[in-house]
Amino acid sequence: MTSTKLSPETVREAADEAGFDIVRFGPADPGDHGERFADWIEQGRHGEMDYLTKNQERIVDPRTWRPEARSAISAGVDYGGPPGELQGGGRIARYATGRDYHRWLKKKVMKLRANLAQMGMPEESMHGGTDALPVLERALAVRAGVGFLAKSSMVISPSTGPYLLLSELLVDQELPHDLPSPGSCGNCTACLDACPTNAIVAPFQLDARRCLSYSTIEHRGFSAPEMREAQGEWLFGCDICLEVCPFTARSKRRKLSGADRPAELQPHKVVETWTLVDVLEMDEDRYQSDFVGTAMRRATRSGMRRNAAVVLGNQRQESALPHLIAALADSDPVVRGHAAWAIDRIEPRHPSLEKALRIEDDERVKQELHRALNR
Ligand code: B12
Ligand code: SF4
Ligand code: SF4
Repeated sequence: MTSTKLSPETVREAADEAGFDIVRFGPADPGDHGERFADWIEQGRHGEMDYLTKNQERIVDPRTWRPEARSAISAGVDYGGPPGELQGGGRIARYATGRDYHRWLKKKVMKLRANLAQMGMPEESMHGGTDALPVLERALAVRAGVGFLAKSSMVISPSTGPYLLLSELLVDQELPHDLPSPGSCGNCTACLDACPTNAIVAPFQLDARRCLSYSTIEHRGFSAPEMREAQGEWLFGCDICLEVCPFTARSKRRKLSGADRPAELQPHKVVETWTLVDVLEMDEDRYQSDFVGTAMRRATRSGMRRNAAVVLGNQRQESALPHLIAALADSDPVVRGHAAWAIDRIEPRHPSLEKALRIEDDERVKQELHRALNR
């Protein structure tokens, strides 16, 4: 097929038709954001997210894997909405309360690609995705003018606020770059002040190792004891730095609930019907059948059960004790260790802890039990 040079207006219409709330054009590389990313990695702020270090060269310089790309079409979806909460507590970050955005947002990008292909842009001249491409999505979005880089490190669009999921289509055609987005944080420091773990170590700089989104989703195994109380009610992710942001009021979907929300943003069955105890006691079969199509799978079954134990400990409800005591005999040491921590929060030096220590053979769990008994 011959290549047709499409006008920016045509591309924008195609993006609207694919279901995006905002679309802008910018360079296909992250510019000096790449150096910031490299510094961030060098300081170890990525924690154990090895996929970032493995792909560092590609992320910093997309020309290494896509030399033909001339422009990035950066496109976002406003996912604002009511907080996600299980029956009886346990909060879920808004981006994960509906269907897995990796799937539905990618579908929108593919729809945009198909629309443009139909209009004459060769399919092989476009490469797109969300979260999965080795690119700095925020950098591309800022450079395209989708939003401004905020102190929380979120990209905030003045028209939708911070609840904005990003995706991009790198294209070989040169598209005229949009102007930088208006708006800025000004003197506001609400997110830095509200972050329960001081993870925003300076304006625009986040230490992922201290962020609840990292510790509840990306981190595997035992969580750092000093993070657990700060985790509060968060079962998966954390939205505090978005919730306190004055720009949150800009989201058009913020007040839409139930059937008024687009299908992909309607709450998942797990969010609507499960309790924390269900998560704590979830077996592999239930995980495989009920967690299909949710972004929460990223945390793994062990991670979700660990998180549930921590939240139950923070809730300090005696009714959770029998379930946590049963979890002391679980086959997963991570679940046993966090159950011990939670039991101690609800009833210090509960006899079940002493009993468990007598038969425990895992060193990490023993440490948890000792810590609880000697506190
Ligand atoms: C790794 C990752 C995380 C990590 C680290 C996040 C971070 N801030 O670094 C963890 C697990 C903590 C995380 C958390 C969240 N994430 Co995340 N995450 C990513 C991912 C996969 C890579 C980001 C990355 O490379 N980070 C490294 C840092 C250095 O780069 P950056 O995040 O782009 O940060 C910019 C600023 O930090 C700035 N910067 C850095 N140093 C300095 C220094 C100075 C002086 C200045 C001025 C700027 C500056 O430059 C960077 C480049 O623009 C992206 C998807 C992608 N491929 O880009 C999603 C992504 C960034 N995450 C996203 C979301 C929604 C979240 C959460 C809201 C989820 C939640 N509710 O739990 C939280 C928000 C926490 C927060 N305040 O950032 C969205 C953000 C959308 C937006 N509008 O900004 C993205 C783009 C995914 C998507 N497809 O939409 N995430
Ligand atoms: S997501 Fe939560 S823990 Fe992470 S920076 Fe924002 S407020 Fe802090
Ligand atoms: S809370 Fe304030 S400082 Fe933080 S991102 Fe929003 S406007 Fe910026």
